[in-house]
Amino acid sequence: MVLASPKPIRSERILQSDVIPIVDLKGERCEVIKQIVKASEEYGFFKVINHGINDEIIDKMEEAGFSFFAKPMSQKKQASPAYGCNNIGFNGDIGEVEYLLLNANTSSIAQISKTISIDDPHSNFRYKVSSYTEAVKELACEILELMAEGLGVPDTKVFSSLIRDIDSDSVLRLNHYPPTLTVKDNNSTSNNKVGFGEHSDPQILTILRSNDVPGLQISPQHGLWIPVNPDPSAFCLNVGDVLEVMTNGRFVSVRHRAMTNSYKSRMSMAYFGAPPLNACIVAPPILVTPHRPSLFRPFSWADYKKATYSLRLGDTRIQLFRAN
Ligand code: GA4
Repeated sequence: MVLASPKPIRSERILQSDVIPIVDLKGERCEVIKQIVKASEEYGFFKVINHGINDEIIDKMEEAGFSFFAKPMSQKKQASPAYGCNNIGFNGDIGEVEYLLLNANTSSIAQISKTISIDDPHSNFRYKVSSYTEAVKELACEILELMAEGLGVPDTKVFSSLIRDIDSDSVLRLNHYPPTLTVKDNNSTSNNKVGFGEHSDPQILTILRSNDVPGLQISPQHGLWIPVNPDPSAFCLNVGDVLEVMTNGRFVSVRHRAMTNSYKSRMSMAYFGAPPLNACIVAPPILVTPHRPSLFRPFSWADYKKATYSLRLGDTRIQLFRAN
């Protein structure tokens, strides 16, 4: 059977080819830095290959995720509020998605792992999640340090130190998009539901990896959508709101969404690198000049998080923190 391709929602343009920059981390260092900065300025999004994260760590995390989502609903619900289905946030947003949203610190992972592996104490859920989280955190730090260097910031750890901080508020999210193919009365098929609606990520940097099923799209400008080809051997990196603020608007926090469009389940695993709640979010002095005065007023991550959770998924909260 030939599947109808997703119909664009009115006034949307969907690019057919994948123009997303791919950075080979084994490439020449100066070139890698240039490519990362360019992609973060133009799209706020790029893929990395040859990232050095062990396949086994990734495969084990993926296996742990799929086996969790395969459990009966009654068992999954025992992990609430870390487990959620269809409801996103607290203000009425919904999507064709079920998820696990875990605080990325070691003690929270240990705590939730007890509930999740109650029926299967040998599943090693805790170990799989901690190893994966540690590995992607290191990758995020490496990339943030390259970004700082590329921007000419003297303290190249200015961004990465926030997510390395023991009190960092980073989270790990597993999103599972079950197939939503529906056959209509006239026998045509429709499969383009919104799994996770348009939004930007509030944190510093997101590292996302999915299985080999398409669904992720980014929107570099209003109404234009670029589908991101899935590549399980790559990681997708996206600039979050805090990094846009900390680069004084040089890097853009990209809007993106996930569609369900397949017979197959899609599962994405996203690490959101965040600062500690009390961290002051402000651009380093070198990025604020008379030609480029500060675009945002200083605020704490706690303030930003509060604003984020008081708004809807698709709202642009960064505007609330503009200078003047
Ligand atoms: C989007 C990015 C992360 O998944 C997330 C999401 C959070 C949630 O699902 O609890 C939010 C959403 C995200 C932004 C707006 C608010 C908060 C749902 C929502 C409606 C964990 C995050 O940090 O912000």
